[in-house]
Amino acid sequence: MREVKVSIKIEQYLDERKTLVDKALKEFMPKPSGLASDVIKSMNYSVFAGGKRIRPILCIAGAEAVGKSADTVLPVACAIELIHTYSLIHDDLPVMDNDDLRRGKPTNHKVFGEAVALLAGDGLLTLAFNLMAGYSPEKEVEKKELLGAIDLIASAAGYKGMVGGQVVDISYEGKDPNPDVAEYIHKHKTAALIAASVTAGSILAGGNEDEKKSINSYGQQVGLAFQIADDILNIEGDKGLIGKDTGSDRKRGKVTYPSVFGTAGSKKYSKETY
Ligand code: GRG
Repeated sequence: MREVKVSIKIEQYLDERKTLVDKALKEFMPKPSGLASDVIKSMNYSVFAGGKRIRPILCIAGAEAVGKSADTVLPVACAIELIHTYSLIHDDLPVMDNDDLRRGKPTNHKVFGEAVALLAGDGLLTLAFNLMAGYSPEKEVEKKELLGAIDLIASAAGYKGMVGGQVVDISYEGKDPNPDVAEYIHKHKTAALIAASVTAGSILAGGNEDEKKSINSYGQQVGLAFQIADDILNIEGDKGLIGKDTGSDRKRGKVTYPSVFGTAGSKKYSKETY
């Protein structure tokens, strides 16, 4: 790995990169108009409902770690946020987790109805690929790198990643908690897109093989720890602070790290993973 010296407080880093992402998303998102304006409103509602922008920030961090700036990856970073937002809209639907609250606000289907929410998710997922394919890298990013990043993100979002994790999450509801299944769900449902975010940043920035490998391994670990923390918050979190209902995993009999290793064991595991 080449040495990149950064001396910046993490809160400041997250805040500054989030501002860049929010500004770019405002530019990239379509404005409601025409006969399909309801779905565009619904897409905008969830994109601007207060997400932390962790995945796009990680994509930027992946580029910065190998010496390029945020500008190099902003369209792809924003596309990843659109994919993440689609997954949350669909995850909240009655046919999935049936949640009423997300980021402290009514979930998309509570405001726009199930059919429009479903279509808003589809609209965001497909818009993400428009955004990535329409990105003219010119000199900054080679076409080969761009295609490699798109391929990685598509795999991480699809049946080999997030969609695969979600289907196992649902099909194991109410079944005996099992460490292999818990690991499968977390690695696929959550860690895959997080790892792809930071790795895509390093690919677009022209990182070498060693750099991309180390960055991907970092992303996998952070992604796993992130989902374990989410599981713990589902038990111990303050609804006012986390902006969604707690206790839902236990009610639905979800296979989570706390259901397999207990809350204390999960806290220890997530610390080790970070
Ligand atoms: C294909 C019908 C269909 C649905 C797919 C794949 C999927 C739905 C859902 C899985 C995605 C999911 C809900 C993963 C959980 C990961 C998680 C902890 C999400 C919360 O991420 P944050 O904290 O969210 O980054 P913010 O609100 O900050 O954006």
